[in-house]
Amino acid sequence: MDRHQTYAERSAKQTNAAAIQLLDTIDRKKTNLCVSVDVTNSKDFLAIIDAVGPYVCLVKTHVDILEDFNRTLVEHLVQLSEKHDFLIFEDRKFADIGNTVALQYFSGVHRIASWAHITNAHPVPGPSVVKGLASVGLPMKRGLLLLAEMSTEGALARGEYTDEAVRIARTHRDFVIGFIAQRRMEGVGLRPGETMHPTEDFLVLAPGVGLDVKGDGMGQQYRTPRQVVFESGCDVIIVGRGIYGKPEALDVQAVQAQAERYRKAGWDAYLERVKR
Ligand code: S5P
Repeated sequence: MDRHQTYAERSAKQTNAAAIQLLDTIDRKKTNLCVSVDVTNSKDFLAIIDAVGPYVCLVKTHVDILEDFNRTLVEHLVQLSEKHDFLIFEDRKFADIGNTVALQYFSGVHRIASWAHITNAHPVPGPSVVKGLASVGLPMKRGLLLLAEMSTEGALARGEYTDEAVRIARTHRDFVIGFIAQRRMEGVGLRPGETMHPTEDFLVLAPGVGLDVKGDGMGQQYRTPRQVVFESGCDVIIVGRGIYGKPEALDVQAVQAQAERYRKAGWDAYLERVKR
């Protein structure tokens, strides 16, 4: 995959339904912005999502932090995804044996597989985590991201660990659509003499994106959309607090202004990257 290929050109070559839907949404809405909504009550959660909906290709959730989670909330979330034309990514970070993650993905209070187009997993258990999740997600046309790197200071996901994450993804290309990482993963983990499969094209979704601050005092590190998309070749910027600020002082118009600011910065960086 050369860095000049457009989202539309790349969509035409994908086979996973969630990857195709995501790339087509990005292309149609002209946004590579994913908003991460880490708030603890459903009123703010839905208000932020309704406000940012027109500006995003994807909404990232942590439904386990919602104090009043219930099935009606999921119905509202799905309605908003249809109203504003975005996909849903539950940032569950599965990290257990195959049998356990399959149960966590399909069952329990949250029933993630029934509503999230995309979820993610730490590759720490090895390929079995992907096998377990694929047993549930593939028949439902879902997609998985592996955490190959993290945005935090001192993260252990680097070097050989990152190489292994990419190797695991290569053996499950039907279900693993890409990575949570800080840069393109092309060529990463190839052993001497190995070449990349001609159809390989993993999406890279990058968290740790902020225009105004460099960190949050708890290990998070921020880079700008241009650094992430143009310099490091990532495909989607994930932005949380940079857009919704402090939820206790929720101002819908300010949230929308920030969403548009990040959307434009991410899209301009993409246009700069694909220019031939
Ligand atoms: O390496 C990572 C991986 C993830 S998924 N670093 C991250 O920050 N995340 C998530 O992205 C994190 O769980 C949070 O939901 C979001 C970043 O939020 P922000 O408010 O710092 O932009």
